[in-house]
Amino acid sequence: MASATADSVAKILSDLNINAGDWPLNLVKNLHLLHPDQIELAKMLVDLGQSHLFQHWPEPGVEDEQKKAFFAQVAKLNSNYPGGLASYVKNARELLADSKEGKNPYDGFTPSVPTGEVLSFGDNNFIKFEEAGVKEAQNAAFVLVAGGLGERLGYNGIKVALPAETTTGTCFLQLYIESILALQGASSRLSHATSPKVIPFVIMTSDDTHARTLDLLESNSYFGMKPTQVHLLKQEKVACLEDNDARLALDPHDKYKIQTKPHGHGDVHSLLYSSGLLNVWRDAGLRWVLFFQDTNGLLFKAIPASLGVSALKHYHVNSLAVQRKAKEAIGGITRLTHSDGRSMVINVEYNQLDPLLRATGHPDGDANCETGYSPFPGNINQLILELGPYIEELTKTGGAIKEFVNPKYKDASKTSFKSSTRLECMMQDYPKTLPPSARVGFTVIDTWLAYAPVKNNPEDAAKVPKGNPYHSATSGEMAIYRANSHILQKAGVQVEDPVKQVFNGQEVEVWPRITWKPIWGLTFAEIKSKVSGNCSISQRSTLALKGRSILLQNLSLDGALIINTVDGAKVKVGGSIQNKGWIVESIDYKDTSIAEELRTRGFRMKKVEGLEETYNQPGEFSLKP
Ligand code: UGB
Repeated sequence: MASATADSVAKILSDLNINAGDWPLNLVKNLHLLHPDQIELAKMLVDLGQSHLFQHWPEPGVEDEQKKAFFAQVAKLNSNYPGGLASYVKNARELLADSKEGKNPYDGFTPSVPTGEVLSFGDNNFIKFEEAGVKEAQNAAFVLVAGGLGERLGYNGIKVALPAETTTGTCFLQLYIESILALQGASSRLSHATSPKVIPFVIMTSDDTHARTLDLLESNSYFGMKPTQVHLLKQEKVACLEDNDARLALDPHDKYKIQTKPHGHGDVHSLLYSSGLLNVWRDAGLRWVLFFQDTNGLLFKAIPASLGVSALKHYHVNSLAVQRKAKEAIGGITRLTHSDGRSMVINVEYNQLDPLLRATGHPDGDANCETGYSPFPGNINQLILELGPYIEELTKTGGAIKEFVNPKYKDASKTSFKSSTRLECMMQDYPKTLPPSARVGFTVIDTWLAYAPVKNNPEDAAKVPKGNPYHSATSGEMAIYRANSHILQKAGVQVEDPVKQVFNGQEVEVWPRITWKPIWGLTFAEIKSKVSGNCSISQRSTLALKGRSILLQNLSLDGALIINTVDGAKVKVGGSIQNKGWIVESIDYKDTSIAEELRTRGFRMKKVEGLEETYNQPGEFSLKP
């Protein structure tokens, strides 16, 4: 279509009932460059109070191509959102006004503390659920939501590429894939399946993360998964908003582009629905879909037991939860009862829980109870959905999820934002539309076992109020060592107490740096079966077990020990192993000569001395220095 001429511009304006005098002069001067449909989009933007988008436009003849490209993006944003940009701006204004007022989005609902399954690591109940979970795992599909920017973390790469721990350097994506593969193997062994089922793995990406996620997978041979086992689904972004009037924000790097950000992890439901994968899974006999987030190195320690809870309790929806400190930036699982009798168990996001409580007769709002924790379990956003009812529900809703806005205000006047915001939707809001007959439950797991996300940058983490978790790369890594130490302690190993150290302004417990591949130990019963006699590990030790059949028997470790084995190699490790070990060396996060992955945690491993053994042939071996 040709651009409009000066004469036709006048006609288009009069046809559209536009008084050019009301329009920004810079736009009017350039109108003849635009196609009629672009002029219509311009009218829509002006009508929506978005004239500021044209304020900087130069005279015709300067940057004309960029002006046209601007409208190509506007057209895309307009068609990607149901009801177009007009609906988007309208919804945004309403939600921003409610947020400014601190309005309770759950009007008419009374919150109460729900009941669910509370697990205690290592007891008989826990072991029973773990076994049931491993059995069911072959009927599951896993979905990782990894389209987020990680604004709070401020890391330049994609979050799934960050090392979960730096003893082995295993990144989150590798850890997740190896955990799924280990579950797949354990599940088919348990059911004596002749042809083992392959567990599908979906990763939701966005424009921010897609190419780098694919590259990470391809350059690492999918970390051992078959490429056909992995599906990437890319979510589209929505326009950013710069103020309470929902003025669209220009991209700081390109003034002819509207800044966009991901719409939230809630997009995962509509993407899964439209991908057709859900029906393929159902036809293949799968029963469960497990959703999880990008940087929780402990997550898979909680999965077998929680999946077992879903299976044995017949939950259509099972949310994983941990104890939550009041005002901690994780949602609270809450029972909401409406005056009209409706009732649901749902995550109430952290910025909404406080106003909801205050509005319903709890003057202290989101506060700790006598246990020192919020009475509402903390949502760690790991959901287990039963596939059949999930497909039924999505068939009704098309996967649409209710939106919200969460601006980070500059100050209490709530008039300006620290950075642009946008409308979002969350995957955990899925149960909101379910019928009362739906079986919605939750599983509370010990925090030390299940939850240590990496979300905050070092400066923000150092400012976290005392007693609240840092949720930083520093604490995320240390939590892995703590969890592994606790698990081995419960399995009968004497693990020396941690020391306290400060890295990047955060005081953390430093336990021995114990790590293992998921294939070494997925469940407590399995780990227990690999440890016997009197084993002990000193605080300054490092232990990395990279293989399935490594048995610790009367091992006394004071130093660093790394063992690599191929499948089929069975190694008994015992005796006293002592060396200078690996030292946890402090580094400064401002020292840019050091890799960002290390700086963000404030320490690195100095490998002074250690024993590393590799067994790359099947057979039985013994390591006893
Ligand atoms: N994500 C996407 O895939 N796409 C998006 O558009 C946005 C995010 P954040 P936040 O861990 O305990 C969640 O930013 O704000 C992915 C829950 O809502 O880490 O901390 C992203 O890549 C909250 O209830 O989420 O809040 C990441 O994997 C609580 O459970 C995931 O979504 C909290 O997490 C989460 O993104 C938590």
